Amino acid sequence: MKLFITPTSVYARKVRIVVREKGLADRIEEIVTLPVDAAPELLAVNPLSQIPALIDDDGQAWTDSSVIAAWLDGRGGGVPFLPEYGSDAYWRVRRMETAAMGMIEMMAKIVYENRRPEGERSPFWLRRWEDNLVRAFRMADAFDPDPGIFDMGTMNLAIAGTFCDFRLGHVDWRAVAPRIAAVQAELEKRQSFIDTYPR
Ligand SMILES: N[C@@H](CCC(=O)N[C@@H](CS)C(=O)NCC(=O)O)C(=O)O
Repeated sequence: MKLFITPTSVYARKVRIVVREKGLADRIEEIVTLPVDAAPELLAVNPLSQIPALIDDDGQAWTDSSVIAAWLDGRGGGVPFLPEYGSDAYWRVRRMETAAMGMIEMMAKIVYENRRPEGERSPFWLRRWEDNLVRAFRMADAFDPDPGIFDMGTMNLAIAGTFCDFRLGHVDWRAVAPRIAAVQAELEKRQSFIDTYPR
């Protein structure tokens, strides 16, 4: 299988952690591709020119980090990232994952906006997205995530926190989300997290 990534992408990191935790690393080749380059190999898998994107052993294309991560969870051994489909535990984990992905989306918007030339940036949207982000961290903390539990919920909250440190160091998310901070501190010790730390 082939997985298109960049080493700094939090979306790709999510999938790369699952790959490692499921013991699939030797079956998946990581291909570093900058989405803005719109390389034909990436476009053939994802016409949106976004990573992560995966080609499976049958040549099927998979896009969207949450779908790829859930699909890979059903393969390989190791930790089950998702509880039994439809159970209360399953939906709790998916809600945590969705909260984290919403935070990641806000951060991505801020990062892209900040890449515009200074005079073209919108202070209104930057303020709004940062306010949304801080509110979302506070609300996600109310899930009371447990640093002793490793699943799709806690994993995504942890990588959202690390991505905020990496790209928006001025946002003091730990002040509003101390439980997520404890989860992040714990999970960043795992080898799969160390191997995929954004740099
Ligand atoms: N919903 C997608 C979003 C993927 C995404 O936005 N990836 C970024 C990686 S940093 C990207 O490729 N951005 C380039 C672009 O959107 O043009 C997912 O979860 O995989």
